[in-house]
Amino acid sequence: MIIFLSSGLFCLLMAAVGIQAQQTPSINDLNAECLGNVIRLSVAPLFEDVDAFFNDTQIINLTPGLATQCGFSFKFDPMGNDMFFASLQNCFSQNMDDKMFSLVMQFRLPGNHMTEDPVYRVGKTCSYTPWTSREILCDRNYMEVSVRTLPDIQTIPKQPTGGPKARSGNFWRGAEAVASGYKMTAVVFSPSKNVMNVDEVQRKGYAIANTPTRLVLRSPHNAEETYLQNVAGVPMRVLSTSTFFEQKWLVTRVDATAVCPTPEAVAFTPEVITWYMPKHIDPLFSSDAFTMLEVYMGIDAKRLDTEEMAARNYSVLVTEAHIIVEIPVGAVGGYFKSHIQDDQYFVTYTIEPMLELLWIEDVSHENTSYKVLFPITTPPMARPLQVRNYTPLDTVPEQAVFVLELGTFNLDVELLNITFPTMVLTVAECNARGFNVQEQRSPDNTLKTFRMEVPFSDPVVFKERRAEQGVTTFTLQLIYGLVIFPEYAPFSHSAVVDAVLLDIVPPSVTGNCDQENFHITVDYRNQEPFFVVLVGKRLLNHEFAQQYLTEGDTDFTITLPFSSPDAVFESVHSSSVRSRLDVALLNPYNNMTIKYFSLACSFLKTLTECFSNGTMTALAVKVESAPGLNPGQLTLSDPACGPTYSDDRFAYFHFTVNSCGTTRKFINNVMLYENEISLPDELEVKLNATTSSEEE
Ligand SMILES: *[C@@H]1O[C@H](CO)[C@@H](O)[C@H](O)[C@H]1NC(C)=O
Ligand SMILES: *[C@@H]1O[C@H](CO)[C@@H](O)[C@H](O)[C@H]1NC(C)=O
Ligand SMILES: *[C@@H]1O[C@H](CO)[C@@H](O)[C@H](O)[C@H]1NC(C)=O
Ligand SMILES: *[C@@H]1O[C@H](CO)[C@@H](O)[C@H](O)[C@H]1NC(C)=O
Ligand SMILES: *[C@@H]1O[C@H](CO)[C@@H](O)[C@H](O)[C@H]1NC(C)=O
Ligand SMILES: *[C@@H]1O[C@H](CO)[C@@H](O)[C@H](O)[C@H]1NC(C)=O
Ligand SMILES: CC(=O)N[C@H]1CO[C@H](CO)[C@@H](O)[C@@H]1O
Repeated sequence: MIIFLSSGLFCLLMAAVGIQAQQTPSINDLNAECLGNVIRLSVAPLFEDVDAFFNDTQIINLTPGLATQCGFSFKFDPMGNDMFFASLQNCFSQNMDDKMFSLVMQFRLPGNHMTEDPVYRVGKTCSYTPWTSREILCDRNYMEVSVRTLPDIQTIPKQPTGGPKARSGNFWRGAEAVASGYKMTAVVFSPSKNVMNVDEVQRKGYAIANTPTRLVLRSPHNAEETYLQNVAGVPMRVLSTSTFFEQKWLVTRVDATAVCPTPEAVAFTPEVITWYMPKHIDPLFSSDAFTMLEVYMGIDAKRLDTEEMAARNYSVLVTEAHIIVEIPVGAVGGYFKSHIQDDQYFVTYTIEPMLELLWIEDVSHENTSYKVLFPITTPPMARPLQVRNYTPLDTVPEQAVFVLELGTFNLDVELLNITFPTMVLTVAECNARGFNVQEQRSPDNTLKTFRMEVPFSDPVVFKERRAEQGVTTFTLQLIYGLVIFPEYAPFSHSAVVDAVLLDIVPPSVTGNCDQENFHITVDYRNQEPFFVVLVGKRLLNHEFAQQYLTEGDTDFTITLPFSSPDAVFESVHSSSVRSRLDVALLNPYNNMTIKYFSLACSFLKTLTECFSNGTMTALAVKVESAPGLNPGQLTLSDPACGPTYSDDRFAYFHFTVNSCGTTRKFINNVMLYENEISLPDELEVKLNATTSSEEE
C-alpha cells in the first residue's frame, strides 16, 4: 500500500503515535460487512471518537477532515442505527495485492478522554477481486475514482517496514519508492490546468495513491478543483485529473475522472422522493459507444433485490436519458426527524439510497462501475401541533377532569415539563400530583402524543363563577416544555382550554295531598338526576316508577295512596287518618342523603260505620308509634270477637251491635254504641272505635 503523506497529515500522525490500543475484545455491537468496494460497520450509538489503526499498531484519530480525505464516512441516525462506511481503498486498510483489504477500527465511548476510556475494536478483512477498469465511488463527503494502471507504472508490493522508520514519516511507502522506477510527479486538474505535485495535492485535502494495480484519487465534493456540470438536466459535480509518472525521459499519463450527483438531483413532493441520475454521464465517456449493463439499487450501501424493493415500495425506472429512483416519503429504510423553526414543528424524512451502475465500452470492452451512496433529506414538512381536548362534561362535577392530548410528534420528542400560570412542574411532579401524564404511541409505533388529566379541583385550574348565567368556567393555561433528541433542542407549545359547567343547584322536593293520595315532586333542575330515590323504605325502581311515577322535563312526580305500605300512619281519629310519606334522595355512590323530605296529611276517613240492619264495621290501623303491634291479635271488648280480616297493618271488624260486648248509651235522641278494640291482655293500644248512629 502506498499513500503519499502530506505534512499536515504527518503532524496528526505524530500526535497519535505511541498510544497503544486498549485491547477491548467485545465487538458484539459492531457488525462489519463487506459490500463490494465498501466496508460497512453498524455501530453502537453513542461512540464519541473513532480511530483507525495503521498496520494494526498505529492509532490515528479520524477527524472529519481526515475521514473525507481518507475515504471514511458516518451516518448518524437519531434512531440509533449509526453506521460507518469505509472505501476499501481508504488510507488505513492493509492492502494485500489489491485483492484483500484489512481494516482495524476502534470506537471510543464517551468518557473522560483518558486512554482507559472503554473502546470497541473491530477488524474486518474483505476480499474484492472483480475490480473493473474504472470504479467511481460517491459517498456523502467524498468522491473517489480508482483506475487500473498499466504494468509499467505498477508497484511491486513490498513489505512496509514498521518500527523506528515509521516515526520518520516514511512508513507509508512514498512516491519515491516505486519499484518500477516510475515516480508520480504531477497531477493536472481540468479544466483549470492547475498543476500540483503530490505533496500539494495531499495538502489541499485530496488524496492520491498508487496501489499495486491501480491509481486512486479522492476529493471532497466541494473541493476547489471540482466543478459543476449539467448532465442531461441534472447538476453533477466533476473531478477531472491527469496524473503524470516519470522515469528518466519517459512520461506516462493516467487520466481519472469522478462525477457525482449534487443534492439538486432530487425532486420532492409531500409523498414521494424522486432522484434523477443521468444515464449517460458525459464527462466519463468520450463517445456514445457504451452500454449500460447493470442497475442496482440499495440502502445504506447494501444492495436490495427486486422483492425487497417491491416490499418497500421503492422503484427504479430506466428511461432514455435517466435512471429515476422513487421512494415514498416514510418508506422503510429511512427515518423521520423533528425540527423547530420559528416555533413551528416540522419533520424531515431522511433515507440513504445507493445506486450501482455498470457500463461497458463497446469497442474496448473496458468497464466502468459506479456506486453512489446518496443521503436524501426532504425539506421540512410542517406538522402543526394540536391540543385535543377530551374533557368529559357529563360526570359529577366533583369528578370532572381536563383530558388533554398534545401531538402529533415524531418519536424523537420528549416532554420535560409543564408551565402553569402559578408554577412549573416536571413530568414527574405532574404525575405525583395525579395528572397521569402518559406517552401514547400510534399503532405502528412511529408517532406519539402526550396525554394528561388535570382535575377541575386542582389549584392550577382557574375557576370563575358567573352567577347571573348560573355557570362556572374552568380554565387551564399551560405551556408544554419539550425537547428534541438527541441534540436536546428545546421548544414549547402553549394552550388554553376551558370548560363551562352549569352551577350545581341541589334538587328540590315538594309535595301535597289530595283526598286519597300523596303527590311528591322531585325537581332536579339543570343536573342530570344522579341520585336514587328512597320512598319510605323502598328504593324507587323501575317497576315502582312505572306504577306511580310521572315524568316532566326536569322533574318527576310520585303519586301514592295514603294507605300505601310505603307511608306510615301517624295517628287515627274517628273520621280521619294522619298518614306520612318520607322521601330521601341518596347519592348512589355512598348512600349519603342528598335531600330528605317528609309530607304528612290527614285524610278524611270514616273508620267505623253503623248499618240500619244492626251491624257495625270498624277498621283498626297500626300506627307508627306501635311498631310491634300485630293487628290480627286485636279483639273487640269481648276477647272472642277477633277481626274478620287482618294483615300486618289493618284489622277489620264486622259485628252486630248487640254482640261482642258492645255497650249502648242514649244521649239526646241518639243511640251511641261503644266498643273497644284492644289486645286481649294489656291494653297496649286503645283504639276508639266508637261511633254514633241514629237510633233506628
Ligand atoms: C406500498 O404501497 C401500497 C400502495 O400505495 C400501500 O398500500 C402499501 O402499504 C405500501 N407498502 C409499504 C411497506 O409502505
Ligand atoms: C466487463 O463486464 C462484463 C460483465 O460483467 C464482463 O463480461 C466483461 O468481461 C468485463 N470486461 C472487462 C474488460 O473486464
Ligand atoms: C422546561 O422545559 C424546557 C424545554 O422545552 C426547558 O427549556 C426549560 O428550562 C424547562 N423549565 C424548567 C423550569 O425546568
Ligand atoms: C345503598 O343502599 C341500598 C339499599 O339499602 C343498597 O342496596 C346499596 O347496595 C347501597 N349502596 C351502597 C353504595 O352502599
Ligand atoms: C247489614 O248491612 C250491611 C250493609 O248493607 C251488610 O254488609 C251486612 O252483611 C248486613 N248484615 C246482615 C246480618 O244482614
Ligand atoms: C272515644 O270517643 C269518645 C266520644 O267521641 C271520646 O269521648 C273518647 O275520648 C274517645 N277515646 C279515645 C281513646 O279516643
Ligand atoms: C508492526 C507491525 O504490525 N507490522 C506489520 C505491518 O504489516 C505487515 C504486513 O503488511 C506485517 O508483516 C508487519 O508485521
